Amino acid sequence: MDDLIAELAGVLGEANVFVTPEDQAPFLTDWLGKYHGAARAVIRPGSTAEVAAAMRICARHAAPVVPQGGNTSMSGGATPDETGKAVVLSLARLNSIRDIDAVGNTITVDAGVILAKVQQAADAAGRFFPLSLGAEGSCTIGGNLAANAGGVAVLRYGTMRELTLGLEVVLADGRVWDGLTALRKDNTGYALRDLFIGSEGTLGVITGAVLKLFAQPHARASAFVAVAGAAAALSLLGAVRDRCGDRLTAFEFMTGDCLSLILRHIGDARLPLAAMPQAAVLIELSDQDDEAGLRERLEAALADGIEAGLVLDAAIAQDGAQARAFWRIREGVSEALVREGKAAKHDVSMPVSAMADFVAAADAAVHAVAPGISPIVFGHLGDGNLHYNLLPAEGQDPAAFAALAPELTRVVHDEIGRRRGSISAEHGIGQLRVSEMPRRKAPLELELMHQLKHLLDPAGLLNPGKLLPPSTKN
Ligand code: FAD
Ligand code: 2HG
Ligand code: ZN
Repeated sequence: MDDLIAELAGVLGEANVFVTPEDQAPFLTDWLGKYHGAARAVIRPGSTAEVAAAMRICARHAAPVVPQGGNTSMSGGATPDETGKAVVLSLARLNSIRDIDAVGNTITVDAGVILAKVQQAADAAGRFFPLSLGAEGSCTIGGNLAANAGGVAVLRYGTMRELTLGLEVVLADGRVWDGLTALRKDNTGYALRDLFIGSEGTLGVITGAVLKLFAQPHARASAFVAVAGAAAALSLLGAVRDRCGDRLTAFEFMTGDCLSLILRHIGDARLPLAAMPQAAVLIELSDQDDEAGLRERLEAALADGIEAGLVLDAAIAQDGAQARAFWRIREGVSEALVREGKAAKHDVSMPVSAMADFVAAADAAVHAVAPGISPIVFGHLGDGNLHYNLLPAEGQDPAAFAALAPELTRVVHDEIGRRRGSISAEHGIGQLRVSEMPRRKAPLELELMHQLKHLLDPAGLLNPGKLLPPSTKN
């Protein structure tokens, strides 16, 4: 046993320091199966104090540390590189709900708590935690924070950043920053909390958080609606907003090609429309009560849409089971993509008004690079966020497609740049997009990011190779 491993085992117990390939395997490959790394050890501390002790030991041995939650990153953010030098620090054993304050509308949790468990705990206390995404049964609050996750309810409730009040963070040298406040107003200086949110494990290890809770939405109304394309979907978004205001909770877009892919791979997914449309949107409204009133609003909005020629067909869920069946389609996309093959993935955002134009321009640009290629386009239209995935042309050799991927990504991101958009709306930079950063971020912005990194992690041990490209300054 080398010194580092022995010291870690001394603090965490041998059972929580994995060194064999079998024990380490689940931590070394990402959910998409795109990245395969190696580690000197995988450690599973059981408390904030143990995370701090482990960080002090790793710092003394100059061992890189890769924080990991549920390992559902879509950008290879939680997978170590292939050198085998890194220690993967899993937060899985920090899994307690510390406190629920139903009056203050807050919940305080360990970073390793699974998102679904937080939703359930809020529910049991008669409150609501709104972050919702396909991986909610396995992703963790720490991962949601480090990635600033979005999901399907951002339209109404905001991203993870907007759902967070306080954080507890272990720094690279093992010091613990206790920022676990539940304050909604605090003007005493720089927003340190917001530095760590979205930092993808490169600035500190998040060990706890205070999150906002909301009133439970007892009433819901959902519709699955056929539209001609992104332009019609955007006009419909306006019409639904006019009728329903803040009750609009989700407005999810899928092209017909995307729907066909889902139906091909997800056995229990059923299209609730008479025929395969060019595109569809899944609309969800929610309110505290008055389900009948909510439904009337949705019907009125869809009637406006039919009159304006925007709605070509629509199914309104008659009960919770039908609504869940609509969501089964939408939430099957990522799984269907993985089963189909290795997609070139893009997670872009832009002004909402630019989205239809972007889809047309990006489709033309990628077809110019690779005729016959198949764009699978879906996403959170109301947030200005599209998942622009590309699959090879029929019969195309996967290696030939993989060789084209950088060029395809360049042209997609060029279209985003023209619209002052972002190359990652919610999945983060990780290792997937890190090489794009120098081209897509202003030099001053990158320089400031490097200075912050140097302040908090001078030896560069936290999640190296992710998010930040190497500095061009020495
Ligand atoms: P991990 O994958 O373990 O880690 C993610 C990043 O955070 C890594 O950089 C890691 O180093 C860092 N990290 C993890 N824990 C900590 C910590 N405690 N302290 C510091 N750094 C940490 N994302 C969305 O935003 N919206 C979606 O709709 C969405 N849908 C998804 C659907 C599926 C089927 C899947 C597989 C993923 C989806 N994701 C989505 C991507 C992913 O961002 C989220 O699943 C989630 O936020 C990641 O949480 P995790 O615990 O799995 O983090
Ligand atoms: C979603 O919105 C997720 O379903 C995953 O963000 C997107 O697989 C993807 O590209
Ligand atoms: Zn998404």
